[in-house]
Amino acid sequence: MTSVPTTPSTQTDRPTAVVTGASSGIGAATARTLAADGYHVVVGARRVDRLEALAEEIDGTALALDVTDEDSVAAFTSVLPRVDVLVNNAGGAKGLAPILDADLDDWQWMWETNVVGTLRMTKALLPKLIESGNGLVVTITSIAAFETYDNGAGYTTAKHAQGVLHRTLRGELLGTPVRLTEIAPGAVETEFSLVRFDGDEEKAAKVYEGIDPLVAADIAEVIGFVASRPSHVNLDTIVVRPRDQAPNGRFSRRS
Ligand code: 8X3
Repeated sequence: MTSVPTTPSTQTDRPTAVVTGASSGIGAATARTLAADGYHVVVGARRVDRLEALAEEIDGTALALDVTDEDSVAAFTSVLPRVDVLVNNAGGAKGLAPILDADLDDWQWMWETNVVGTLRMTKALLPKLIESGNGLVVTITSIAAFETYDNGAGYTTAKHAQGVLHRTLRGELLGTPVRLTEIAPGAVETEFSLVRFDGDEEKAAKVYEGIDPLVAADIAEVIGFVASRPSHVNLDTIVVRPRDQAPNGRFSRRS
């Protein structure tokens, strides 16, 4: 394992998978799954201390990454000699407020992280993905990329835009050896709600109260399946929800 702040030597015989937002949740679980499937996984996130332990566990490489920072993305992507799989997982929600009370800083954070962050990483790594001869871009959007819900427009608009960015590549990259898969999860119990509610554990816990939410490994397993399909098979869009969740914010909750 090589970890920050040393310059990584990522040369390896294994195919390389890059996972953003890998310090917890879906990102960390995906890194574990892909490593178990034989990938050298380069994990990126702002919280480097958490990344180092993960990289050691999976014999991967930990590198600091802030997808909202152009220099950070350039430093991260420029040291990778080879990239076969990119998992655009970094993202998230901040706040739950009607448009009338929209917090502009929250909106800007969501657009920067989910949309422009995905753009930065994808743009920087596409040449290497094409060069690999069998590249795969997995973008973790959300059911919020297909639906709207009251008080959620900052997040649903950002996720819609991130989805459109990803889907546009399907045509633009036609004829190149790159597959594109969008995975749109519903309620997954991770730090997602804790971030959305600015660390308020009580509010975050309420989101999953009385339901059996998905866990990060449920999504990671789907990504492992996607990546292991033969190269002519492109799984375009996969929506994954808990059994207790229906479209547009409806849940079946045990009281
Ligand atoms: C989050 C989906 O259902 O928790 O991306 O709002 S949900």
